[in-house]
Amino acid sequence: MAYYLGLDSSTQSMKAVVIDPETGCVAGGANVTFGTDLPQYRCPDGVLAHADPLVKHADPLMWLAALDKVLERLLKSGVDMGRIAAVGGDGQQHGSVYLNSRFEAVLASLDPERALPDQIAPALARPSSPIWMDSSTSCECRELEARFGARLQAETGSPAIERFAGPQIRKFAKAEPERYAQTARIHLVSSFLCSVLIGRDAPIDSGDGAGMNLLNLRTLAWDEAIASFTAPGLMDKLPPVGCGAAGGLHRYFAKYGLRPGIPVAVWTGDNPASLVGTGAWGTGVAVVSLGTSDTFFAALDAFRTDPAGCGHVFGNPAGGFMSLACFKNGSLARDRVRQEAGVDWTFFDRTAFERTPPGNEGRLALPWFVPEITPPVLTSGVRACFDFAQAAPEVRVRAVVEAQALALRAHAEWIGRFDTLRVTGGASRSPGIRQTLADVFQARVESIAVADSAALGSAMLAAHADGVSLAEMTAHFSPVADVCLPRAANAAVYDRLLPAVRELERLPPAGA
Ligand code: XUL
Repeated sequence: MAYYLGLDSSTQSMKAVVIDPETGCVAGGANVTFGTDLPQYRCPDGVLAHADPLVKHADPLMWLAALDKVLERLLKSGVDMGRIAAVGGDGQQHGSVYLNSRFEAVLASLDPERALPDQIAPALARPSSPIWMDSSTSCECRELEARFGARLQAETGSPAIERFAGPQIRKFAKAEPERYAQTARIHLVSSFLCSVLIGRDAPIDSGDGAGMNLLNLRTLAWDEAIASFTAPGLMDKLPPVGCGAAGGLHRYFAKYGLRPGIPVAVWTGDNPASLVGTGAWGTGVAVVSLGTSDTFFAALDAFRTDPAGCGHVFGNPAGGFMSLACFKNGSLARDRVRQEAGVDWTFFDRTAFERTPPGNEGRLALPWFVPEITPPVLTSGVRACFDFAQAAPEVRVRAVVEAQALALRAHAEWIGRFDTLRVTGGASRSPGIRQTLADVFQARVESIAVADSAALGSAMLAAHADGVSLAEMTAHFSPVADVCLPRAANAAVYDRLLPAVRELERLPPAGA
């Protein structure tokens, strides 16, 4: 029977997952890590080096090389590629790719004898792509705010945000008008890769499109006034908005054993895909995804926006909307705290919590090694209410894990109260982090037995586009593997610390 393939193009890697809905089993998978597998693109953590710490770009050709490689690895792993009946996918959100007028012709004539990067390079109007880690567009954000005020958030789901594609496009059009004029099409990472798979321009979905400050979520169409102000002629450079099947797979991919013409679902963002993969696409369960960035997201019962302006509203690929708050200093920051404290992961995940009491005697620290997104703070540096650098390793670890969990709770309040949190991402394996989340939120914390929830969600969306029910797949593929219960005795400790973390967010960096 039919298999379905999900591809996830995230910040640091490209993953592939193949599912078999009939047996409820994952039939195979493959992974390409940009830093180690594709060092020639000089993006060790998925990002090109740049003198300005606010600028974060990646090489879009690297994503194409990764697509070739991940499919080649999947084929070599022995998965029966001929059984794959549809392909879905997702990309890191907000990243934008700039193509010239040759793009469509190049796509239509892809030659299986040649690799994707060589063939598509002549169609790039801009050699690099700004990604979600970029925070260099404050000036453009202020200009958008001055022009549209509260309407921006009320209609697009977010106020003007540095990493969102709209402000990024505005900056590019202002700084490089000639290259902008040569740009015929602007894609997101998701719609760019989907276009390559179908051999023509693919639509942008409302899950990822909402991360641009350009999509009117009330009409689910590009907002003409905002687009025209963002950059001249932008409406003509945006692909259509769409969902469901984008088109049939291009024959180029037959070299990987895939059947040409099988449906390719419109790609979405990694967080909307993860909402599906974690089985949280219906209301009631919130997801905490602990990856390069930490994100908190949940399906929304109705369209509403964050009064504090930090959180976002995106389309939910299963229908309706989802909320999301993104914390940039996630796993990379935890790893740096661990390294600077000179401890291993067992210490970070367990020992530190055995040696310190819940609440850490009021010692909290936010590890903002890079500019933070939630709340938006451009000056990096650890925020601590005690001498962080001199404290014992276990105190530093608990201070960071508790402050991060409290910040999640503080910024998720507008979304609702949740009795159940579902944790995913690498750091969700940490017992210390899971118990802290359970205690801080006084919620049941469930881990699901899936490592790559975005890739899985994309595979489920591929199957859904082919008529398989999402509810049925959720029962099969997103089972709860482990539960961590809240300890009621700690509720008051964290209720007391919630105002303290809000205070901490307003402090200057330590040593400043
Ligand atoms: C969400 C965000 C990040 C990226 C990471 O708004 O910026 O979670 O999607 O891939």
